Amino acid sequence: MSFLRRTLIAAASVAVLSASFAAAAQDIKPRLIRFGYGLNEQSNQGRAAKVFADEVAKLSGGKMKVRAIGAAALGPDNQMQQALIGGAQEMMVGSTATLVGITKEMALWDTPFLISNVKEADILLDGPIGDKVRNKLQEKGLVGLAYWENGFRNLTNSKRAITKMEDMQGIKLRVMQNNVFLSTFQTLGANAIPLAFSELFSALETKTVDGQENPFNTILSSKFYEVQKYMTVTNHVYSPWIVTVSKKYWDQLSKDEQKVLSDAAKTSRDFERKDTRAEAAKAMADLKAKGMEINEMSPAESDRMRDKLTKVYAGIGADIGMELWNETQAELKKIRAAK
Ligand code: TK8
Repeated sequence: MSFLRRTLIAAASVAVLSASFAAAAQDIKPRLIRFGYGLNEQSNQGRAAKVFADEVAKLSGGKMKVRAIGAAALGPDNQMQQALIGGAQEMMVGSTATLVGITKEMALWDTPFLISNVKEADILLDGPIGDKVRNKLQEKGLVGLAYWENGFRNLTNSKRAITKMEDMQGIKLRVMQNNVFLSTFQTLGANAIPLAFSELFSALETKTVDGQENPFNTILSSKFYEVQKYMTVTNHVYSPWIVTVSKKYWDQLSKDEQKVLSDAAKTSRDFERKDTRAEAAKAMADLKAKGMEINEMSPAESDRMRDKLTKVYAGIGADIGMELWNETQAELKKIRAAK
């Protein structure tokens, strides 16, 4: 055998060997999933993100690894959504409201006073209507796995106690970057200002805005009570969060790996809802103890708000399509009749 031939054979077998090592290394290298979210680690969102990460590790036998990254360190909701669509980030959880610019049907969940209790929320979100809206994300490059509870939203501000609609007049109110929220609060008389959640605390602190609206849990975990004196329990909308995956990433996974993520999303959802509800039940007392002055909006006042919002309702119907709107109303009627 010539020297050249021996060298070639040796080189070829090294190449084969290193190729198979590379394959083996890839098999055991955990798939790293960056899972971004906007609230801090101590929030209900942070606790559930940890449950999701642990569950993925367990179900995949350690082969898939989730790194949960909170406090908008990967960017606010809108920025993360674009990173998922482009394939630069794998997963996130955030408000459905911040997805409306991508998937217009998501505006359904922004309908003021649509859902009146958590039982209705669970049935509607986990049922055919929730699935239909969630699946619309796919054509936009996102895969929605499960809805978590953000919760019923309430109003806080640093100016004055708000007990009726007119008290909102002129309040500089931060809203999510979403047209339904913007027109809802403009219609109710506030000076609505869209802003990313990650900028909210400092905007409240510097009085760039006077107020904001979020569920009890977020008002507590984001320490808004430090910069907001007044809270009005309005429950003006039930706000979901949604766990999403980059479709580009999803399509690279095996069926088994996809199942790990869906199953873990559901386990974390069930944990998250229980945890959020337990925290919300004590939140009013906690916020009072932190010095907030709390009022409840009367049912008569809520009715006045609803009447005032007729045009906003019509606008949502037109945006999401009357078919989905009517299906939702029919489904809610069914849920309400069943109890
Ligand atoms: C967190 C937000 C937050 C939402 C908001 O990223 O922006 O007010 O309620 O939960 O999505």
